[in-house]
Amino acid sequence: MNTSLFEDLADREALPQDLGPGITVLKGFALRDGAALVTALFAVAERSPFRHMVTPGGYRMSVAMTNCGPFGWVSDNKGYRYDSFDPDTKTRWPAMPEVFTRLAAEAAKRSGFSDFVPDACLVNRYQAGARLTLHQDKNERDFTAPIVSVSLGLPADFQFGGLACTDRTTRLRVVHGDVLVWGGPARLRYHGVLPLKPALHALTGEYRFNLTFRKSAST
Ligand code: MD6
Ligand code: FE
Repeated sequence: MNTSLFEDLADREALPQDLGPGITVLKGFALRDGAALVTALFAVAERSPFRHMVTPGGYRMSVAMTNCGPFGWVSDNKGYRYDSFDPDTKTRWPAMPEVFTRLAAEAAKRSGFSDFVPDACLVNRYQAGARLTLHQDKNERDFTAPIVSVSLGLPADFQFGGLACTDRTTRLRVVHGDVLVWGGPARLRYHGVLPLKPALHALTGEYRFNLTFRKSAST
């Protein structure tokens, strides 16, 4: 019996919130694959290590990032973009693990997006205090494809805004194994992650990881 499974279930909120059209919350959808996903992401980070990227405005991001798949999201003083090469290792990003691709496609299908084939997976690592300020995901060429977001390890509070940065926000607690599918009318909604609270998770220790699967290119 897996004790971390019960800890994760105990942490869950009883009622799913309606976050508006285009956002599907799949509570616990990745729990069964949780350990395999964590193992695979550690293998990705062996080849392309986590790093704190710098925003175009010159700020060091508190979230550490890496990528896998044909394209990776990068930020530096020149801007945000997708690149097939890791600027740190000067090699291509590691291949997307099979367990990643399969889970992303299954979650998208369950949410009404059949045939989702991601070409980029951004891997975020949060430690205590790390946060992601409100932003839109708009560096992709194809907004008809959804984004599939998988939470692993420590819980976090996700913030959803509207289509304008001044719209009011609502909060959603995301825990190990939760998957959000985000598309259609919600695709360009502002969102962020509140500062991570210090704790320990059985599989990931002091960290929360998030996988976001995207289709970055138009073909
Ligand atoms: C995170 N996620 O959960 C950051 N973006 O660590 C995102 O920024 C995100 O989860 C678009 C769609 C889903 C996401
Ligand atoms: Fe985002």
